[in-house]
This record gives sequence, C-alpha cells and structure tokens, in this order.
Amino acid sequence: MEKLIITCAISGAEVTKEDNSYVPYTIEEMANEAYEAYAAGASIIHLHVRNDDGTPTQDINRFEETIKAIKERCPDVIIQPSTGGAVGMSNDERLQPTMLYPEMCTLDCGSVNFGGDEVFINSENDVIYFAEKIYEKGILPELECFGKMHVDQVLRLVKKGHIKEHLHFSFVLGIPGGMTGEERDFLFLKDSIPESATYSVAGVGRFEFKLAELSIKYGGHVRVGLEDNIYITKGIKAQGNKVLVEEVVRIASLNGRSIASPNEARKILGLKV
Ligand code: KMH
Ligand code: ZN
Repeated sequence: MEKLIITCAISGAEVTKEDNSYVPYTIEEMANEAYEAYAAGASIIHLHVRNDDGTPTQDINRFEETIKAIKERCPDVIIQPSTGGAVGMSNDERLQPTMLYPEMCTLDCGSVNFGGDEVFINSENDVIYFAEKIYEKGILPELECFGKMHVDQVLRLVKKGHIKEHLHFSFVLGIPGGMTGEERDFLFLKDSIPESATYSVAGVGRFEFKLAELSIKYGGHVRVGLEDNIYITKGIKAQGNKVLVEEVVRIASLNGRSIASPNEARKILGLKV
C-alpha cells in the first residue's frame, strides 16, 4: 500500500484554550505545535491562524509570518492554509492566504450546518469562485467534503471543468449538522470517488481514531489535530497535537503502513518535489 500521509490540523478556528490549553494562538505557539506534529510524522500542516487573543483571522500578514516561523522549524513540511477560515467571513477575506502561493490550500465543496445557528456557507458559485482563484495560482486544493452531497458537487464541477485533476479529497465527518463518521459513511464516500483520486479522512471528536484506522486499512490518508478533536482518549485531553499524530503512527504501524515524508507526500499528490 501507498505510504500514509498524515495531515495535522493544529489549531482550527473554533476550539479555544478553554477547550484544550495546547490550542496554539501566537506565532510561536503555532510554529511549536507544527514542529512537534511534523517531528511525530505529519507531512502536511493544515493551517488556520489566530490573533494573539485567539480570535480567528485570515489576515495575509499573519499567515505570512506564521508560515515563515513554521518553515524555519521544519523547512520541508507542506503547509496547507485554510480558505474556510471561520463561519461568517467573506469569500475574499477567506481567500487571502492563496496570495502567498502555498503548495496546497483547502477548497470547501458545499455548505454545512455547524450546530446551533452556525451555517458554513459555500454556494455552488462560491465553490466555482474559490476554485478559479486557487487553480490560477497553481495551488493544489484539498477538496473538503462534509458529506456525500459535497462529493457529488465536486464530480459535477469536474465535468464542467471548474475542478481539475489531481483530485485529493478530505472527508470531514462527524460535524454536528454534517455527515456522521460511522464505517458505512466512510465506505460510501470512498467508493464514490474516481479510482485516480486520493483521499484523507478527518474524524471529528470521537470519530477521529476510528476513522483514521479505517482509512489506514483501506489505503486512504488521515488528518488529525486539535481542530478536529481535543481528546487522546475518552475524557482525557490530548497534550498537544503531537500525541494525536503519534497515535496515528502507532495505528499505522499495527496495520503495516509506513509514514510518508513530506517529499513522499508530494509525489503521491502530484506536487513538485
Ligand atoms: N472553520 C470552518 C468554518 C477549512 O479549513 O477549509 C471551516 C474549516 C474548513 O475549518
Ligand atoms: Zn480547517
């Protein structure tokens, strides 16, 4: 089987230090969490940035400084800025990190409820607009799908020429209001994408390691991190992103999958090495 690409979503936009004190806010904290995740086996850092007080921002300067600080600690790691940002941000606000020409970034492929009154809006025309801005800069989008309808949206937009090969999906399962993360949900999604595509699975909360193991067994890739899950096991908070990545490495080893370095991940994803 292909080597395993581990993505670490170190911070997100929604979790706070009150949820888990290891959630990074400052540039130094971001660089430290990214480095520890990388040293533990992550080849991609999925990156949201924050102001020092923890409020989420898509400010291009904050992204630039954070990426610089991460690259000083782990020069070869793949940085994947979020273009999702936080609920309520405008499209152009969200797209700011693409102006830094990262190798990858996320492309959210449809709208989804985020629990309570929160709705993460990505209309069809929004997705087309984001895709245009991403592809014109030669960036590889990670196609974030919160359910089967988002996968179908991608396949329609591939037919229309808005989304292009290489298709790398990220199934984010277990958001309240999105698709759950049971085994059948995972199997349905992975069987719905073209053979030539690759995929990674991000299980939110209690689904994190269960889905990681399934993806490892079926030849997919894995995303973990405090953005998705703050616990290492039921009721026990993770002491940083590092331990979440270490747990995936342990599951991979039990299942005979070795871990991709950043350059091996680049080859798998069709990125320039
Ligand atoms: N924070 C969510 C509103 C992404 O990074 O592209 C969006 C999100 C998806 O996390
Ligand atoms: Zn994110």
